[in-house]
Order: sequence, then C-alpha cells, then structure tokens
Amino acid sequence: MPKKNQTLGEFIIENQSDFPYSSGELSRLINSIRLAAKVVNHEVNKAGLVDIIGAYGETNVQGEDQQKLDVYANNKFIQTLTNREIVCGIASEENDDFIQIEGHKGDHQNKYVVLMDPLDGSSNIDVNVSVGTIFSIYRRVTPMGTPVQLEDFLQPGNRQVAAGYIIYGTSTMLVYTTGHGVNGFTLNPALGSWYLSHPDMKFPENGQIYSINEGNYVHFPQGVKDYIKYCQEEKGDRPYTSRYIGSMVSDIHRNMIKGGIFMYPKSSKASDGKLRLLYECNPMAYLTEQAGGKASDGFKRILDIKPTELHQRVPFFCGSKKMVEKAEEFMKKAEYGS
Ligand code: P6P
Repeated sequence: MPKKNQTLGEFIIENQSDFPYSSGELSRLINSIRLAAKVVNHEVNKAGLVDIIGAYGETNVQGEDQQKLDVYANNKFIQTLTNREIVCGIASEENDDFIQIEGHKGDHQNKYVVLMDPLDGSSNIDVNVSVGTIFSIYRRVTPMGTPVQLEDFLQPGNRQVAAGYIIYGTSTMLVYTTGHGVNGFTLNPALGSWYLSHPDMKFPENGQIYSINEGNYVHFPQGVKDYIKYCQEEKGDRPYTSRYIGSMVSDIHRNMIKGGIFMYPKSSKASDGKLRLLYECNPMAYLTEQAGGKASDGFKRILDIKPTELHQRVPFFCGSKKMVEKAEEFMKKAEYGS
C-alpha cells in the first residue's frame, strides 16, 4: 500500500514487483522521465524571465506555432530517454516521424517505446497558465535486435504498460500508472525530490463540473449540444459548473480530484476533434480507467481503438464514469434515435 510522503524513488523500489517482466528497465524508464521533468520544470517556471517564450518561428507537424519551450521540452525528454538507453523508439507530437534509438553496440536490447506530448497546452505559456507533459509506454511488438517499426507505435491503448503526465502548475506533479492504480507525486523544488502526495488517486464516480470549449457550440454534433443543455438545466444537482482551462492535463487533473467530465468532441470544423489518440487520449484514458473513470470517443472505449496513423485525432470524452455514460446516452440518442 503506498505510503503518503514516500519519495518517488522509494515508491518505485517498493513496487518493483509491479513489473514482473521487467528486469528494472521500466523503473529506470520512469526514473528518466522524472529527471527530464525536473529539468523542464525549471525552464517552465522561469519562462517569463528569460527570452525563451514567444514563438520559435517554426511550426510543428500539427501546423501549430512552436513555442520555444515546446522545442526545449521535446529535446530534453528525447535526450534523457536516449542517453539512458532504455527505449528503442520515441514518437512525439513535435516530430513528424518516430525516432529510432540505436541500442548500444547495435544490440537493440531496449524493449520499450515511448510516445509523448512534451508540452501540452503550450499556447498557455505566454499567459502563465499551467501546462503539462503526457507520456505513454508500450513494449515493442517487432523482434528485439531489429530496428523499431511504425507498428511498434500503432498499438491500441489497452496494450500500454505505463502512462502518466507531469503538470507544471501551482506545484509540479508527476501522476502515473503502471496498471496498478494511479499515484501522484509532488516535486519539492528546494530538494529536487518528488513526494507521494496523492496516493491511489480515484476519479469520483459522479461530478458537477463539465469542461468543454463552449465557443465551438454551434459546430458541435447534436448529442453534445443536448448534453451541454442537460448540464445547464436547473434540476436535481444541476446546473453543473463550467470549468475550462484550455490545457487538457490541467482540466483532467482537476476533474480527477473533484469529479467532472472533459470533452473535446468532433465538430463541423474538426471532423475527428483536435486531440491526438496516441500521445494525448490513450495515456489520459489509461490513467482515467485506472482511477475508476471512463474514456470514450462518445460511442466506444478509447483504449480499444486500433490506431492507423501516428498523429491521428479522435473525439474525446473523459472523466467521472456516470457523467461520461450520460454524455454517451445523448450521443447515441442523437445518432441512432435511442
Ligand atoms: P481549444 C492544448 O493546445 C490542447 O491540445 C489541449 O491541452 C487542450 O485541452 C485543447 O488543446 C484546447 O483546445 O481549441 O479549446 O483551444
């Protein structure tokens, strides 16, 4: 049983048995992520002080202006994961294609691949709103000792061995799962250590917060419009509260603590929504389910979707189980009439 205020290092050692097929690599992988997170946190926290904010002048594969911190965070995580020689491949929101990591002496004994959004919500950097890193870890499926292939990355989310996020907010937290529940660690920047502040995190089964960009209301499918009206109706425990930060990690983190639903549906402007399946929705869905919540595309479980492209997008409904089920009810009624 996790003990509050345990350090992350102590926690990983005590829970080594959680990784029966790993001779320590997964623990070392989590350790390398926490190291990179500390370095990125240091830069994020002083973003306003040095000439590191503002558009980098390039655009990423999503056609979005790259903030310098995006590039910095991407480089730091890639560098740390590469130097520790634990992974055979990395895919990132900031890179068009996946990165092949050469095993030392070419023996490719590294069995994990990592997919990540190195700095999600980066458009909030200049306005001092919290941002996050999201990561997802799989075992490779192609033979050890050969170069990693695209199929190593295009695995359904139900094959993840670990997933998590770092939230750079009023405090910096690392929240992750290896399939045995969700635990949250808070960084003490003075000591550079992470402490177990949120053991065994659980999504409240119901909630009264809904998170969606209502500015897109006119573009939403009818089922989403009907669910928003349901949230706003004065009846029983409603109207709910609308809370939308515009940084998915922050919105879902708040909802996991207080109860709530986060939605980024498809719309007439974005036929598959905006959020990416592999390194945003799958890891957040895995964490959500491990914490007792639910995550779907409005109709089917996110973790069962078979990916076809590295940067594919998917509509996303994620949070308290009963709220997601109610939203799905409206989606199905509008789509199928029942
Ligand atoms: P919109 C940030 O850019 C992000 O990818 C998510 O973190 C966030 O939930 C969403 O986009 C916000 O998008 O269109 O509402 O500004």
